[in-house]
Amino acid sequence: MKNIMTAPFMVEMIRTATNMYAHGWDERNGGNISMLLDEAELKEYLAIPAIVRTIPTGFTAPELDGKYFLVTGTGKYFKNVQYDPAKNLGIVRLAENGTEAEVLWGFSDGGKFTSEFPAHMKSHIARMKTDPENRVVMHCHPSNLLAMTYVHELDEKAFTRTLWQMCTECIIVFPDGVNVLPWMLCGTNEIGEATAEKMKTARLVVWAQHGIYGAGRDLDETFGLIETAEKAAEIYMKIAHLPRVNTITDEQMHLLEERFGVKAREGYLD
Ligand code: 2HA
Ligand code: ZN
Repeated sequence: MKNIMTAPFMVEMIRTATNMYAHGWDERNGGNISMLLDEAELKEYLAIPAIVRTIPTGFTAPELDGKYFLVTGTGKYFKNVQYDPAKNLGIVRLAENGTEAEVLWGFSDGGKFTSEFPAHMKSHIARMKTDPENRVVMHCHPSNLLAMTYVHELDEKAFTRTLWQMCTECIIVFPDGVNVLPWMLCGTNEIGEATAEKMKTARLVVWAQHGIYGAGRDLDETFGLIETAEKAAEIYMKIAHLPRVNTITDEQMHLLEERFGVKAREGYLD
């Protein structure tokens, strides 16, 4: 059995959480990450199934039965992940139609998965249907995206178009745009279901006055997605109060579509 601390999924998870903290996206216990693991790969590092304990999930998700996830712990600080991964992270397998999470590794102080587990798991289900290779769901609190939800209308098309206009690369990185949820109570099945519904049509979902969700095939891609949207929001917050003299036009956006082989969300460009 290989040392799990050397597993690429573990190394990447620790680096990503550390980097997210360094970006200021995950103050205190803010933010959470879940990553679907491959059973064959996991078996190189863990005796499966060696169940440490079982925790009820509080939802049903038959689609995820038997699936393994590396996930951040509830109440845990991203800042501390690198110093004690086994306490701040855990590996679970969903069982009994997704109603139970079997802890296989981690959460070593008796802890459990993130309070946003429903939003994560339901988002995985939604994204897998659109992209069978989706493995990562990431939530965090980037300052400029959050700030933008206080001063910009929350209409998804308008919000997306503003972000696209802030940096040339945005439409290439997230042509499917950004979906937006109004303020809702976090940590609930309701916000989980609403997030998953929004994940059907975009890999980014903003939670107004709270933060953002991103989904992707790996940690790098998902981090980059949020990083790009946050950069655009930063530009917006720098210029929103100034007269707009120039912009990226829809005509130029179409040139980007052609040059980079992407298709903007239907109906979002003139
Ligand atoms: O506490 O970010 O949304 C973790 C969160 C909840
Ligand atoms: Zn949050």
